[in-house]
Amino acid sequence: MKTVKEITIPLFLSIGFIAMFCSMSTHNTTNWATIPSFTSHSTSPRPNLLSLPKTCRIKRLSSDPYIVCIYDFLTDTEVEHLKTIGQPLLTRSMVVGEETGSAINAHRTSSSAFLNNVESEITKNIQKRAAKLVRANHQDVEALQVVHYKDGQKYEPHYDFFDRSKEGGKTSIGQQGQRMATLLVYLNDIDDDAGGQTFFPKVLNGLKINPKKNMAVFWYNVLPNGKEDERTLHGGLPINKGEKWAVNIWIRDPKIL
Ligand SMILES: O=C(O)CCC(=O)C(=O)O
Repeated sequence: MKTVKEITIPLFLSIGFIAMFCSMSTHNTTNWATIPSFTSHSTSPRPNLLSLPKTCRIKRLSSDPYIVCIYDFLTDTEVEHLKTIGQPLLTRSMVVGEETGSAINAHRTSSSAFLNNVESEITKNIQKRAAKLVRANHQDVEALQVVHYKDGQKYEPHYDFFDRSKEGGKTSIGQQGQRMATLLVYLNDIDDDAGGQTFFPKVLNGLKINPKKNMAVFWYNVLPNGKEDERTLHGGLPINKGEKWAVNIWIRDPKIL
């Protein structure tokens, strides 16, 4: 007769092998983490990377704050669609105003367009993908915002979370909750010497990311306790050659009011 010990050990090992096999076959990743929530050594939450399409590859750029690149977050078809519907709607970009909703500001010189009036199956699928990544409802994903830069245009370092000490920020938080996470997805490749990198001055002595078509940069704007994470200061460096296209996907947390 088999003892309990003899049966338990092989069962335990086989579960381990199955788990190992599943994690290897799900994504082809570099330096990735699939920890579902928080770790004791990190103050950043963790997204659900397993929710992403199997074709995505992930590269971790910073552990704390947690910042990752997600290669092939969008497909070529999705990128072409976003540019096609976004281009005719582009106008000078705005920032959240001190007093009112939004305002033109010399810190942000690009053109942009929110796609709320031209939503499609494609834009909705992208929003659902983003929501799953942070375990949010798809209603908590803002309308996608297409952004276009040319001729030295830039966005100086700023935060994506709303500043509740300003009237415009307080109003936005009250409407839908704080902006808890950002996916910035590039819609074209940019030459290495063309500028246009996304820049996080407070991360790793200055983290610069070269835009690559279909690739997303993901980070949380707030800490697990809901407090704004000021390490997420970031901007878009001036583009000196050609143009830069991107889409902002901002996800709200209606519990952070
Ligand atoms: O263009 C970039 O690299 C940064 C864009 C950005 O931070 C924004 O639009 O909020």
